[in-house]
Amino acid sequence: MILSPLAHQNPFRYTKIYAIETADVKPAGGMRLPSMIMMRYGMQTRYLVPGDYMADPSVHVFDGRVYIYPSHDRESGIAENDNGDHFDMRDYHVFSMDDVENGEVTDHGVVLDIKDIPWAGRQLWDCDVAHKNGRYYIYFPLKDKNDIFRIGVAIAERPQGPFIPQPDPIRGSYSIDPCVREENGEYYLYFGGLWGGQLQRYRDNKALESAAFPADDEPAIPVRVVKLSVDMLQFAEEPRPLIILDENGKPLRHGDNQRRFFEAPWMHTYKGVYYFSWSTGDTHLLCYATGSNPYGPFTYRGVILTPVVGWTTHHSIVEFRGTWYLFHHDSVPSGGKTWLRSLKVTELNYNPDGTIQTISGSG
Ligand code: FUB
Repeated sequence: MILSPLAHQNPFRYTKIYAIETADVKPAGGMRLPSMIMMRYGMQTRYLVPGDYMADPSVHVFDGRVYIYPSHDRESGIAENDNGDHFDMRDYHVFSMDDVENGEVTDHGVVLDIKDIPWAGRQLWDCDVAHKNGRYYIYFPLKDKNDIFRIGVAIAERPQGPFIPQPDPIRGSYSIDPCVREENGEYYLYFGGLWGGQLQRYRDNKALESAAFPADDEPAIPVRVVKLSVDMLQFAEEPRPLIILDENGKPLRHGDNQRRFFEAPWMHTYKGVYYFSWSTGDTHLLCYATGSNPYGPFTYRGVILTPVVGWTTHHSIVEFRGTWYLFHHDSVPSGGKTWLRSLKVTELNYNPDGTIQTISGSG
């Protein structure tokens, strides 16, 4: 079967006309018969919540509906610094929709508030949600009363919340940006973030006396992966490093800041392959690596998204009704204020060899 795009687009916004030649419809002794089919054409990038500032979208499909779990940015007046103090968020909303490209986005309101979390200090950053046995678990990073990031859990009976927090953070948890992935009934939590995310303060899951970065030619600080307990409320094991290799099979080096992990882990699968993606932080790229199991190792493959307006870049990748989407954020609507970010979605496409087509952050 040969698909060849014709030189024109039809008047319908999201479709492109292709001619299709099929050997199997070739009449005896005659020419191949081109027949016309309509195929999707790339969607236009869409801001999802124009009336508020939301960032770090974690997106899942539950019961055939798309649910978005973002951070809720706000103007706190705190000056911008490398510690991320200006990201001073205090609650989470949930959003949902049944049509990513044109559908109405429902705001389910505040589903978890910092004032209801007993161990809270400050800063509710990027969260994620998992579904198990009819319950929904939100995993969220939050500084405790000693200004140390821990990961907490809150539970809901419905994907749109409200979520009731556990009295304490997960034992042995640290750093930021939890992302949960279910595989064959097991749930894996990926987490970590440098600089303000405090990952450089830990080695072998123990807190260091003070933060320590490797030399530029040493292996980069790895993101962590850990299996969750059956009740979803604790770690079932010690967190493990998730290693990302370069094209020569060597771990990415700390000085390779165009590629090494910084924050914003996300995991998805495509055609049986695991795709781990992340932000490079100070070089503002979303990158990905592929592997064959949830613990890795992974091999670096390329850039998903070039830099957006704003310092941070953060995403999730989800399939809905046969189309793949990149949900992410930028600071265009706030005029470049990096702590006031806006949710976006655009289509994500794969090449035939499974590599992801790079998307422009300025689109
Ligand atoms: O939203 C606060 C932090 O900014 C997130 O946890 C990071 O991933 C970055 O997007």
